[in-house]
Amino acid sequence: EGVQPQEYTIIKMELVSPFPPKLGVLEGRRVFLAAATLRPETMYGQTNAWVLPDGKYGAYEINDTDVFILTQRAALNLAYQKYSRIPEKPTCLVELTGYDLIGLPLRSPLSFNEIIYALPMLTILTDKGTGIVTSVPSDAPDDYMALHDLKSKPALRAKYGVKDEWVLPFEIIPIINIPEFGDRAAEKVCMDLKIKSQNEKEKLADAKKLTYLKGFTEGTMLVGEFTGRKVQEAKAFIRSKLLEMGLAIMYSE
Ligand code: A2H
Repeated sequence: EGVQPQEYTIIKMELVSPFPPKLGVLEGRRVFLAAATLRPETMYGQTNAWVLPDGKYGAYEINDTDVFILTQRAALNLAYQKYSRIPEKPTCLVELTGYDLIGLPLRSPLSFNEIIYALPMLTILTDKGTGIVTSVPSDAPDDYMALHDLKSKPALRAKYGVKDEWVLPFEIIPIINIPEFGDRAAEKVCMDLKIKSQNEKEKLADAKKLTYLKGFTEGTMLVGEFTGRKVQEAKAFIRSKLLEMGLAIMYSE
């Protein structure tokens, strides 16, 4: 993209076994959806993962025990970065599409929901990050609208084979207060801008700008170890902690 590299945190969202037949060869290994985020301090509020149904993904061998599911492009980028004990040409163990991932149960770091599911999002870009996104509908307008779409449209769930129980029980979790926007900033801003669906890209870009900037500069943590502290301070601490504990890795592009 721009001249400056984007510094992501890859959150390791672990697949809960038993794996479906397509992923059967991975049984016995630790398999993760590798979600790229700029907001590691929001991981308490995860409700699901997002995948692009028609997107191409692969399960790549990262080291002796770990397998990451992500785009080939991201697997290659990662292979040249510091973390990698990946050989220079990462081995793809299974080729996958987003359809293969929808409905997979996951355990994700810091999440208050113990088990969350992979769900379809139609606006994911495969040339950014890993092509996998973790969903925090309290603070990310894209996530809020995509979850809202799935919750309010049974036909959309049916189209992608999404079961009610992967979506309907998951409520927005307040994790950050922004003075102007309250405890569910993404919902408030999407309502203020009268955004109707995840496809209203221009309005969503405005919503993102509003919440992203204010969230970072004026947000206060409502949960976790850094409750009461500014997002600005908490972010780096939470990121380092996730990295140290082996629950996340750095990724830049
Ligand atoms: B963020 P930037 Cl709480 N396609 O994470 C579409 N979106 C993607 C993506 C892809 N391939 N890869 C990452 N993203 C999302 C959390 C979050 C994010 C919050 C609030 C705002 C926010 C939870 N989702 O991003 O274009 C990821 O969502 C607003 C910008 O590289 C990632 O961070 O700047 C962010 O977009 C990266 O966007």
